[in-house]
Amino acid sequence: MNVVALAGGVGAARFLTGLVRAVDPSALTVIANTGDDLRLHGLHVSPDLDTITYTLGGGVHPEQGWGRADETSTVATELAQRYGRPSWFTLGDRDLATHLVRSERLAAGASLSQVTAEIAGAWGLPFVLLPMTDDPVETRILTTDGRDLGFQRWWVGERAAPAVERVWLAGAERSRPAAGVLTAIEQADVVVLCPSNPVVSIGTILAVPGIRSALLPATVVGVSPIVGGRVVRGMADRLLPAVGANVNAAGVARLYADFLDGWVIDDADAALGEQIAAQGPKVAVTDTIMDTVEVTESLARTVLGLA
Ligand code: FO1
Repeated sequence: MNVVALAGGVGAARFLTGLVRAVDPSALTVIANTGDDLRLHGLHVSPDLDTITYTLGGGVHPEQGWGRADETSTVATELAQRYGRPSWFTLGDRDLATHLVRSERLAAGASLSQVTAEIAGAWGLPFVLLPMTDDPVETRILTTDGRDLGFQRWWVGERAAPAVERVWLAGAERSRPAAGVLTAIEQADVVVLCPSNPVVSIGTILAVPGIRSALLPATVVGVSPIVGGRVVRGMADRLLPAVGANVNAAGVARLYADFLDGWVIDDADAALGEQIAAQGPKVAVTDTIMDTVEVTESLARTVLGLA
């Protein structure tokens, strides 16, 4: 069974640890958000690609869910203390190796999808990992105090403190799906929306021209990232109002209404099931809190079962 997964960062990576146990990973293609990418110290950093790679490759920092396990910050400290370089976003020593390889290959003319395949290969990922696009797309936050911040600058640099006026995606309208993205979706028996941020992760992938329309004829099943009206992690609760969506499992399903065929919600949201089903998608209610790999695998099987 050919499976495609649309993925953001930490929540998606955790879900994928269950999905790869429920499907043949050699028939799985993961399409990841690159709107969070940023340039720092002259390096191209792709947080969501790296979060997925490190998690499924067995090298992620276990508590953080991003960055490397057994990490040190000798270089970051030297950059800040000796050279007065910005330190609002910490690149650990092991993590830097990934950014050095990616930046060197991009400078040599490789595409982001080519270098992503090389890095995924170095980590022995059993599935295909594709960036949503090889073109520059930058998620930016317009704050109510009139600033236009890059996503990481807002989320990490300012601890998501400034109120959000609007989210916009610089370069999205000119971007093209990376090689293999549309083919994978067309050949998919099921497309899975990981429990990622509907605005700045799944939403960003959908904003690459051609991707959303490719989903219309596909069988698409997702997992609500909002449980009991609250985020499980991240800041989707801060961004959903900015796109006019309610902060609950029904509000997120509505954002995907034109293509969504199935929606998995948590036991805590069982009461929303009828309202969501009335919007169109089949609904499954289960435990969606991925605190063990067994629960996560079971969740993945529930998603596939809806398809
Ligand atoms: N999150 C932080 O809160 N502080 C950081 O210094 C930080 C550094 C960092 C470096 C590489 C990377 O891949 C992710 C990093 N993150 C950091 C996490 C990141 O902001 C998001 O959580 C990712 O976008 C995952 O969705």
